[in-house]
Amino acid sequence: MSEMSTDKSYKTILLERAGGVATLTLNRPDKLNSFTVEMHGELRDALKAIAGDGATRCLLLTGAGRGFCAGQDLSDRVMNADAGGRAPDLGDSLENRYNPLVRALRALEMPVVCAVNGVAAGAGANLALACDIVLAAKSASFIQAFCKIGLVPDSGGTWTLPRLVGAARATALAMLGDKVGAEQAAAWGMIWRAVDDDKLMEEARGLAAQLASQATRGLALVKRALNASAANSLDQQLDLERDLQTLAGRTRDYQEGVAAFLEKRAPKFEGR
Ligand code: T3D
Repeated sequence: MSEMSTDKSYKTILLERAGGVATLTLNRPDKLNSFTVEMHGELRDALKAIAGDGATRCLLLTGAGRGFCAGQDLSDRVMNADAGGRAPDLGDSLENRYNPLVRALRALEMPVVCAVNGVAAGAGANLALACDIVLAAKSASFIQAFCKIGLVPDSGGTWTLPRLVGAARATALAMLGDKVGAEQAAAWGMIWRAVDDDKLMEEARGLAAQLASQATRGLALVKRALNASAANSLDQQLDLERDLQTLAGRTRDYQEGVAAFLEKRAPKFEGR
């Protein structure tokens, strides 16, 4: 068994690293893990640490308590408006906090698994959908809550949702803010799988461990190709696949994969 290390310096998140998997838990359960400036800062630091530690090969994101994440902490918004007598600058909040978070997850050169343990609302829902593979407890739900307070889906929701569920469902969800249960989300292709509540973390950890034992550089290149595909023509994508395959073909893990196949044994990937 590999040793587990827990970074104890965070107040709003938990970060544990073991066996090539970093588990990041949003940890403000009494507020359904809604976002504050402090939580954004801690997430930013944690993602930087994970990207640079040289040992982590998969990130697992989840939430503490009965919710995954209820989006922006709205009590912050009331306080800010009162303090300055003016509406908070939400564009500034997106530019400096939510957008960098989504970009950091999409750019992280390893798979990101999300285990949605409960309600995911507003930016919390779109944070989950920005991850590479999303599992959800059957009791969990996704809510594009923005329209209920007069806002626009953010954190990539207007980009991600239509691509995952199609324009008709994305429009209705964004305009009505209806709750989508995990099984419905899986049936629509919004997420990978809905699993029994008591099996969620076991399944998510198993999946993360499997991904962490795979060819990490190759998976990072898969992610890059899929990220780019939405904006590319087929011609551009074929060129990109050529370029990324050139890089993948130079990895040690590719050599190991071919050798293992020819020697009829399981590969031992090192993530290089
Ligand atoms: O502002 C910017 O920077 C722009 C970016 C915005 C991004 C966004 O995410 S905007 C959308 C913000 N989120 C929402 O509008 C969702 C608000 N929450 C809800 O609608 C409901 O709480 C849920 C549907 C998520 C869950 O409902 P339920 O009935 O299971 O739980 P609850 O009783 O409503 O919430 C439990 C506690 O969490 C409660 O606190 P209390 O009364 O026990 O002390 C509730 O106030 C708190 N809570 C839930 N969501 C938030 C929150 N507190 C602050 N902010 C929240 N977003």
